[in-house]
Amino acid sequence: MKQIPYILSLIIMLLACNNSAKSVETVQETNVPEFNSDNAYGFVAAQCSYGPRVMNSVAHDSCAQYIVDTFRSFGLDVIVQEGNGKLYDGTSVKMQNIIASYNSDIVPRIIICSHWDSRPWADHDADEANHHTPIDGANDGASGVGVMMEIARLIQSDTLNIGIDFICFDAEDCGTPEWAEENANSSDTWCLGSQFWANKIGEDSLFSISSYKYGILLDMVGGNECVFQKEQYSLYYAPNVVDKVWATANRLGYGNYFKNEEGGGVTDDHVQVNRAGIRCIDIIASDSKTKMHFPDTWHTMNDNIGNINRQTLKAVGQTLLDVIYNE
Ligand code: AHN
Ligand code: ZN
Repeated sequence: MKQIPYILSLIIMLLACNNSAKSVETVQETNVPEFNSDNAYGFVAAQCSYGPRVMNSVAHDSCAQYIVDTFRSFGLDVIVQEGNGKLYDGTSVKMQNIIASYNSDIVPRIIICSHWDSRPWADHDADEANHHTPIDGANDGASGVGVMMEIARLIQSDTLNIGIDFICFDAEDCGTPEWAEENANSSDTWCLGSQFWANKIGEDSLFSISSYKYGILLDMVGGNECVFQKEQYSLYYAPNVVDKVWATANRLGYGNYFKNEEGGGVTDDHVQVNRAGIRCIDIIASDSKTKMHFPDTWHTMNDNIGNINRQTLKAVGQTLLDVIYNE
C-alpha cells in the first residue's frame, strides 16, 4: 500500500518530463504567428490602387511614400536610397530603394527583398495592341512587398534575436522590351535598383556585408496556379538556404507550392545581392502546368489584383515566418 504513492509520483514525474520535452517543441511552433493572407492581399491591392508604378511616374512616387509610411507604422526604421539609372534606350530614371529595418541595432541580420516597381510595357500580352501599355504588376512587384509588409506587421510585437532588413528594390522590371531592337537580350538593363544598391554597399548601407547571414528574394509570390522550383543561381550561391526554406515549406504542408525540383536560372535582384557578397536565394513562381515558364499573367495586362491568390501569399508568408522564428 505504501508503495503506491511512490509509484504514482514516479509515473507523474515521468509524465511531467515527457511533457516538458514535448512542450518545448510546441512552444516553439506556436510562437510563430499566423500569417494573415487577407492583410497581405490588402497591402497588394493598396499598391495597385496607385496604378502602374513605372519609373518617373506620379503613381510610382506616391506608392513609394505609401510603402515608407506603412513600414514606419509598424515601428521599423526606414531609409530611402535614391539614385539615377539609365534604361535600355538611354532614358534617365530616378530610383528609390526603400530599406525598412527591424531591430536596426542588431547583428546578425537577414535580408528579405522584392522589387516594388512595375513593368512599363505589357510586352508579353497576347494582344499586340497592349505591348506598350504599363501593367499593374499585382503579382510581379506588389505581391512580394505585400508579403513583407504582413511579416513586418506581425514581428513588431515580438523580440526576435536577429535583425531583418526588408529591401524594396526599384527599377527591376524596366529591362529591354521584347519589341525593342536596341540592347535586346542585355541582362544588365534589368535590376537597376539592386545593381545600384550592390555598387553602394559598404558606402551607403548601415551594416557591413558580414552582418548578414543570408537573403531571400520574393518575386511573383501571389499568383494562381503557380509553383516554386529551386532556382539555379540560388542553388549555386546558397544551397543550404534553399534547403532550409523548401524543407520548412514542406514541413508546414506547402509542398504543393514548394516543389523539390530544380528550375531554370533567372536574372533577378538576388544575383546582385550575391554579387555584393551576401548569399541570397530567389523564391520565384513558375506556371504549375508547363513549369517551363513564368506564370501566364507575366508581363501582361492580366497581372492585376483580380489574379492574386490568397493561398499563394499564405504559403510563402507562413514559410518565411517559420524560417525567421527558428533562426
Ligand atoms: C528577365 O526576364 C531577364 N528576368 C526576369 C526577372 C523578372 C522580371 N522577374 C519579374 N519580372
Ligand atoms: Zn517582371
